[in-house]
Amino acid sequence: MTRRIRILAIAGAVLVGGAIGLAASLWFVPGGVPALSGAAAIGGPFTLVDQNGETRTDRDFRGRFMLVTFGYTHCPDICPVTVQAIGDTLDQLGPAADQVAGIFVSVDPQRDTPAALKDYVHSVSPRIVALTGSPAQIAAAARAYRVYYRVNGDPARDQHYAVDHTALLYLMDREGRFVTHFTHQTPAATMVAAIRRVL
Ligand SMILES: [Cu+2]
Repeated sequence: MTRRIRILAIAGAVLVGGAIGLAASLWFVPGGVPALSGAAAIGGPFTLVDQNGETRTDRDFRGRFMLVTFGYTHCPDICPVTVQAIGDTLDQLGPAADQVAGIFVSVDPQRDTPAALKDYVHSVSPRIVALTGSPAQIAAAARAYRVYYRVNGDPARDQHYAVDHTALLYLMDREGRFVTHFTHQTPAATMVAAIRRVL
């Protein structure tokens, strides 16, 4: 893990930790009703385009759980591991995978066209939904999920630029509400167990 990625992972964990803390503090309010407002701190509406060029919104996934991560296809280290873990998770869930959408959202719309995303995820699992969109659409989705990302380099001069980004996976429930998060180092078996507990 490079220092930069470690810092991002820590920053992401702190953000998620704060959201969980908020959710937990609300959860234990007598009656527990306000918990949803805390849980809603991560996640929200998005409108993006999938690897087949179809417009997809968060509402398309209602009724299923979502295992969501943000990254980019040129990512050298984190994203390949994360996407493989999503593919493995869906495989290990067996028939229950019908109830879970594995979603990879690009933070690099300049290079990640629908066609590029299709190549990228289909080599791992054709079941993964890969999403891209306009810079504004991606910014809105990242903001909803409290995901940080920033181009590291000069795309105008060098096509091999990196994009720093939060390296977390989010499990969202059938209503699109935050359930829990994992890191890119969480084994697929751990995610499978966590998902089975809430299915
Ligand atoms: Cu990455």
